[in-house]
Amino acid sequence: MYFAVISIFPEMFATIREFGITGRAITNQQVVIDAINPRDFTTDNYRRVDERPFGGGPGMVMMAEPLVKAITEAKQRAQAFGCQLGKSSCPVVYLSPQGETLSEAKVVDFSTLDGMILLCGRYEGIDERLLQRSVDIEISLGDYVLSGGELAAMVLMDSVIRRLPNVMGDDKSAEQDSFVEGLLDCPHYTKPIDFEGDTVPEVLLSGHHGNIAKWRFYQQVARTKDRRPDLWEKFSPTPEQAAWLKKM
Ligand code: 21W
Repeated sequence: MYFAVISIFPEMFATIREFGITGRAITNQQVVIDAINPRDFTTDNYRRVDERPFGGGPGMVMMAEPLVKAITEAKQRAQAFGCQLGKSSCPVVYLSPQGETLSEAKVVDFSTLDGMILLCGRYEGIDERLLQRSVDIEISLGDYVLSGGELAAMVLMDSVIRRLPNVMGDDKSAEQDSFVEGLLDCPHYTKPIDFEGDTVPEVLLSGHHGNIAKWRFYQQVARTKDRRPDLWEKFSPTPEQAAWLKKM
């Protein structure tokens, strides 16, 4: 999958490029992350990408022209990589507090794309005319304030990359995660059995796989009811889970 990130801080993307599952996906050539700096598309001596807002007020606004040129460059690179252009194969996504909240359902949809062009804003935002003509999707992480779109772009790429085929070592673990199945995860334990007097639940040492599965499911249900009643309300159990729930 191809990602272009348009950002005035291209060096920030070293973290996702170099470490962990996302780093390995790049080494294995399953993913490309291309950073494009809008400053490279300015024509003045100062490489300015921001200007004062018409109408006044605090803060600066990113100008349309360098960003249009950066998006054109991103589309050319996406095509050279083999992406079909257009919003159904390689959409331009603007990370912004005004966007729709990212969800695992959206992540799964995004993971089927050829590529994504991620536009990262800084300052107060971007000239509305650029957004109107060039942006296909606007995505937010949630209702808290970041200093710019770069960390949000990295969160989005991380969540999408780990759902690509063959990227996760154990294929099952991506699907078993919280939200995907509609419940929070159960608690986990590893060596030693006795940690400073605090012991591992007996059932996990029993070797009885049926009882272990039931215990884990019960833990998931109890935690979801307690911590995330919103998820519990929406949960639809499999027939086997429905049978267990009746006995609880
Ligand atoms: C934050 C720019 C706030 C401008 C209301 C009226 C990308 C982000 C961002 C940023 C303001 C995301 C104001 C969750 C985020 C991002 C930078 C506006 C003044 N507020 N998801 N006027 N949160 N944020 N501040 O901040 O670029 S995705």
